[in-house]
Amino acid sequence: MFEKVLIANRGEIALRIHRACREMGIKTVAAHSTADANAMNVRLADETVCIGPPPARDSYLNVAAILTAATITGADAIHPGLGFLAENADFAAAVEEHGFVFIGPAVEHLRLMGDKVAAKAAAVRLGIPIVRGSPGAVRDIAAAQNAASTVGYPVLIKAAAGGGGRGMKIARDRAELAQMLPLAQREAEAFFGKGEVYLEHYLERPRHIEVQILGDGQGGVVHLGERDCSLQRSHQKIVEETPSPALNPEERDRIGALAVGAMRELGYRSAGTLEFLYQDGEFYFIEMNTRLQVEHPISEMVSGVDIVREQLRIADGAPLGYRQAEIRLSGHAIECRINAESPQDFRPSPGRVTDYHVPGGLGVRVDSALYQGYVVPPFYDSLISKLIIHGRTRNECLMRLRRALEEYVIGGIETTIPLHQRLLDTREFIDGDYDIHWLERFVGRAG
Ligand code: MV4
Repeated sequence: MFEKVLIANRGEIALRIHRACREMGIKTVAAHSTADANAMNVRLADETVCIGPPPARDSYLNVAAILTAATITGADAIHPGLGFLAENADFAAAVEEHGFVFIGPAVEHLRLMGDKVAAKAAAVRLGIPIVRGSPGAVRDIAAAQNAASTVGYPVLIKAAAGGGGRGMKIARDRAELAQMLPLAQREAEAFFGKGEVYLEHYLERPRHIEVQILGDGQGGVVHLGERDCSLQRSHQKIVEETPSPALNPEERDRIGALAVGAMRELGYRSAGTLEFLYQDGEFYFIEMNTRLQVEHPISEMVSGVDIVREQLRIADGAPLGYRQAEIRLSGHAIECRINAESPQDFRPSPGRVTDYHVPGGLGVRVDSALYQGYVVPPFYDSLISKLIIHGRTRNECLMRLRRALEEYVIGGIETTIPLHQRLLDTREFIDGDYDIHWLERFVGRAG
């Protein structure tokens, strides 16, 4: 097993990875920006290396600085965490060229899934159902209108190099498509450096359901069930739960088996997530995330599998060593993302945490790098804590979550805790009766 792992990330996820390493007797190197010198993950790390000033492009995205930090500390492997460079194929290739192990998927799979058009073509080959769409990229208005007449309006224009929803445009007819296509192409070029776009039939009210996969790249693949991530606002997930209240056991087994079969055929290695839209009893693959995800803990809570530990074992060349039949998914888990933001208008609220008290008790997990006196810097994502609750049933989970939110004290800054409390009093959330648009309307009403 590795002796030393460099963690090229920050905040709660850097701490999460540190914890897995320490449990396995692996020393950690925290690569951090000047803004994070006092962060908890940096304090706990065996070694620390400052890799640059606060802006991420100069530190957490600075490939040369990260590779230098790994070299001077004698790290064996690099864990990219999530966001930043986690799905960057060029970074993974550079890590390997410099003689370090990249704790993540194969470079070719990062590249494949990074191109959403190629990813959908691969999904078709692997027997995964996709949303009806243009067979490849659409270059001009005539080609787009031609494709759309087969796909059927409304259509959604998406960037091939995109993902996560940025730069998508809905076109409800021919004229709108002609108007939106050049806009979408320009935005794709500006956001992703690649103007290529494709079309999909637009599903009006789906749920977002994703399947957590672990593969060892040696034929071993399992899934850890699905996560329902429909509760989102501006493409930021707010609450995730597993199992999805919308699926029955037969649907769960069907989508899990499909995902496992496809990933086995691909020879996928490490943790990954297949994203689907689910509407009227049908699943439609939209993209794959080739990284650890923020919401991974809920899958850990119901499966008992430590996903980061598995990533480390797999990167070290170990086979999974267990089969799907040995994975028991038990009970229900919900994650509330707590952001340093105003719960009314979502304006960022960085600053000093003057009071801090975490909830505890049976079924309560808090993944956070906060401590009393810590100053939340203004430069990064506003996620400061994840409250993860496990219960034997969904109702037990909701009761426990209500109680844990009541105990949680984060003073000195504004947080989204009150938003979660309001959400827990809402009939639709209590009944699990929501789609991907429901939360936007809820905060619009409540805010
Ligand atoms: C869609 C869709 C409806 N129809 N594709 C947004 C993020 C990106 N991963 C894909 N997204 C969507 N793709 C078709 N064909 C609606 C969305 C979408 C969405 C998806 C998941 C979670 C939240 C969302 C919010 C708005 C739109």
